[in-house]
Amino acid sequence: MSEEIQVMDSNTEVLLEKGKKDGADTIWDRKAAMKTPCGFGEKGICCRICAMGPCRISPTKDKGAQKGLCGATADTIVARNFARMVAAGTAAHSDHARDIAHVLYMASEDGNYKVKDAGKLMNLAKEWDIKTENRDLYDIAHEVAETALNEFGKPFGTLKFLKRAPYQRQQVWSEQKIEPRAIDREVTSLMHSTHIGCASDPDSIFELSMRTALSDGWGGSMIGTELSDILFGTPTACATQANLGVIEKNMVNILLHGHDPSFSEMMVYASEDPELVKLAKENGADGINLVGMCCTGNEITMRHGVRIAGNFYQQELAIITGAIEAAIVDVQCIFPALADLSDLYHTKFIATSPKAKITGAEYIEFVEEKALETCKGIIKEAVLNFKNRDMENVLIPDNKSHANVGYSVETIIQCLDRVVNSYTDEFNTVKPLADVIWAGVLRGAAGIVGCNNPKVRYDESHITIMKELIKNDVIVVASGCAAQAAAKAGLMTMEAKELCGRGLKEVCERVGIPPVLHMGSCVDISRILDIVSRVAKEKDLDNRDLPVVGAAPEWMSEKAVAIGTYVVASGIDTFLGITPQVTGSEYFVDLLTNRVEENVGAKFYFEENPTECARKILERIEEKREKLGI
Ligand code: BF8
Repeated sequence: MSEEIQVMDSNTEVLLEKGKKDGADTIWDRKAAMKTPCGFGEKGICCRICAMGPCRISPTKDKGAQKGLCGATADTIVARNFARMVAAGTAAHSDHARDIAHVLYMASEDGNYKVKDAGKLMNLAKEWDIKTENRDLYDIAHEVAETALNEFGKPFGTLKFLKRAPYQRQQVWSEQKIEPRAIDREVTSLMHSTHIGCASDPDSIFELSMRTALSDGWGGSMIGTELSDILFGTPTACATQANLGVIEKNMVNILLHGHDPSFSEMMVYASEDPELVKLAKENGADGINLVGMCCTGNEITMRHGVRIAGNFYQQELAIITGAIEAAIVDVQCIFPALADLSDLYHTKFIATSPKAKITGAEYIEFVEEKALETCKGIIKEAVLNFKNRDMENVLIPDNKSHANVGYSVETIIQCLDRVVNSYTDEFNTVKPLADVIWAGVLRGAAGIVGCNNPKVRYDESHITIMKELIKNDVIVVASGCAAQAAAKAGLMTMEAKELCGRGLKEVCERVGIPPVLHMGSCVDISRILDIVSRVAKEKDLDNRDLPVVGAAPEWMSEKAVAIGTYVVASGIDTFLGITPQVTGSEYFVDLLTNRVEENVGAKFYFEENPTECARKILERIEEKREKLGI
């Protein structure tokens, strides 16, 4: 166990202590065992793209190897490594979206999957010029799904959703030649360009990275969000709870972890099956308690208020409670370590996706055609496992916080409509939001997103930055594990208005919203792009002009690299609390944190100190306001 336990909430401390007694190996232990990370990897100057190497560039100028065997410099190697993270992140979000599109394609009136938000389907069909008059709802749904699927591999044209951006932004993309074409094409093309002996110019590699990343934000992620809303319902405001205290002592606890809502939605329905609830009671439990983790947790809390057990760093701790009958996973952000850890307890660790088979996990393949049946089978396994729980070795910490979640763009607009008469006579727009920003009641807005990372104290960067921003009248929207950190810290309650400056407090009171709004999972950052673009269009401006920023204070995944890159390419400054593995090239660092602004109107900031990061965010927001003359 690390001597310096880097934790913020007492639940985590209590369970780490229990894990130690139980002989559990956690990320904290593995971090300690890892000792110093590889210095070459840390700086991004190790190239293992071909088998002549690996080539390592000396971090000291004029001393040691300055080029790889092929002649690639540190600038090239760093740019290529960064680009490949963008490609992998884009692939992950977009492949998730493709699965959702397939599910929409198979949806039917009498099947497992139905259209839940017909209005949203119709709107999207119209946006995509798909005929809706006198047509069966499911014919329309299938054509929308097929059109979405074509976005992955169409041979000509650019992505349809680019048109949602302000026209000024579309112009930037066109001038910079970074308008993404088909999603798969961009990922493939970037992998090609970074192959041995292909692109070596770091500027060009970064341009290609931006084009690929944009095919995530305005392609894969946006398709994932839109089609999930059509199938499973657009989130509306609802109450939930967050933190490990949502695990119940006398219930069959099922931990759902991963990302794909076509699986988790079906698990929610299956867990409510009266026969299974009866079976749970016959086995001595009070019922079935489904709890969520990571982005799957976000998907099901946004649509059903299912309680959140925790974020990325808490996946092991949930199992250490000794009270999880089954930990069920699909894709992304799942520690392979959960397999060995589950063996220490009675927990069944079940993998369900052919894309993410996990050594040591039981494998029950989730097949969409038999979705409900498969999910009921999985839940039955969990229920029957309740009797194997060692009640003597259960420790469920008390902490849990209330949270209001479900703030899709549609829900935010509905909330704004409540105050419409005080500002304007227009309903169903973001005008009231733009107006309060222009009036200075709100100084600006920040999207705080991303993961947990053992390089910083767990959740602390998220919470420090969010608290500092709301205190200074900057409204926060959050997604991913950052949103769960906020939920656990109580920042998604109406009471959190007391932590805000006067302006934001008044907005929270009048609009009836918390100061930190949960906008969903990581693919739902497309919702943030959407609302920012709507505000920009309301004022006939580009995103770059608005006093808004993005931040990923504790990011760790390749998906986060893709996100940061598309947010910058969308004209929104992005603050990273973890410095990416690029510092081996001063040239590339300067490109990301300085020169890219000339091209796309926004740039990255690297700032690991959260208080300092918040200060820089506020400074940048005020700079933007000054430029606007507001
Ligand atoms: O996609 S925030 S740890 S759970 S990568 Fe993963 Fe990071 Fe959490 Fe969701 Ni996003």
